[in-house]
Amino acid sequence: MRATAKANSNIALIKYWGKRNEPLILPTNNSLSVTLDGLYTETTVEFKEELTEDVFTLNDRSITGIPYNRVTQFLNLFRDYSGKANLYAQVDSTNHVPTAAGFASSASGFAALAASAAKALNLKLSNEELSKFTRQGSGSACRSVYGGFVEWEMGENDDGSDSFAVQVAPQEHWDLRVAAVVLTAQEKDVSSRDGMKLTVDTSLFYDGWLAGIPHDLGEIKKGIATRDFEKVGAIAEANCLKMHATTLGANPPFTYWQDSTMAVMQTVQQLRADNTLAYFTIDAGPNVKVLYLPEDEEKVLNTIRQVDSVTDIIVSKVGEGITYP
Ligand code: 2P0
Repeated sequence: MRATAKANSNIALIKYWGKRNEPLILPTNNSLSVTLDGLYTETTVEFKEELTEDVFTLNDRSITGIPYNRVTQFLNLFRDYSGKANLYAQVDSTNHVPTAAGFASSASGFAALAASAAKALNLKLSNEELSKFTRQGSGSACRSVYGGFVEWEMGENDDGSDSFAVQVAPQEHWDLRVAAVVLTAQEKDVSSRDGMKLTVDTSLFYDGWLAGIPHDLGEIKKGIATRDFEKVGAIAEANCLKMHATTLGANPPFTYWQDSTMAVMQTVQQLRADNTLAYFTIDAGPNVKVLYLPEDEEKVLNTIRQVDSVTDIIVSKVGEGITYP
């Protein structure tokens, strides 16, 4: 009853930004991501008869409080499913993120936890079933089950039975690069969970965000199929800007951007003005991810390094789905 799994992180090109059902983590729109090989989590789960509660370590430190509760509640899904109500687990996770600076690890974390727990219990889940479990730990994590380009289909059912991720194209399809640009190690003021809820509940611009999704999704899927980098980059950057615009229409209004965020955004736009194709996207925090093609790596990285507030750059290729090392 012991298993180890490795899951990569992912970056959304079409963002997940809002829930229609909070406990089940059912989204208000489809989202689409690229799996990243540079940011990942490895987790070992061992269910042991002698334990009277779950034990969770992250990077060799014992974890308590809210993160611990999220892990035990998530393991309850597997205990319920397998009919083993009183079987507790030792969970040891390692986040392989080269710096501790503000990169959310919930996507790789819950994907690795789901896969290792399912294997430890010998559940033999399909990827679709594994994605549904993973979704209930953290929404974006359901996309990390697969490598390459991945769409989370929001589904329509109230019970979440049709809300899971599917692979749009495998990692071999296209050699893109994503640079995660580290700007600050500060904790963010508004978590993604709280930020998306406040936006759904109060933002004047939320309906506009939803109205743009079918167009962005349709176009980006065409761009991925034909490896049209200008199209994919332009849609991803515009989709990110629309997501962040919704936060300014919330009550109270807020933004994840800092001065340094905008400095990198402007540098990326300047690269394009100088005929180097690069595009940015930003999640629920100040750091920026930059998409580019392999042949432009030196130019893109050298240019971004010159921005004052950049402390680190983590380069990823398109990554694989869950593996069992
Ligand atoms: C995404 N984000 O699609 C979007 C874009 C942030 C901005 O998914 O509440 O940690 O656990 O489902 O997945 C971050 O939110 O939220 C996120 P929960 P999650 O990647």
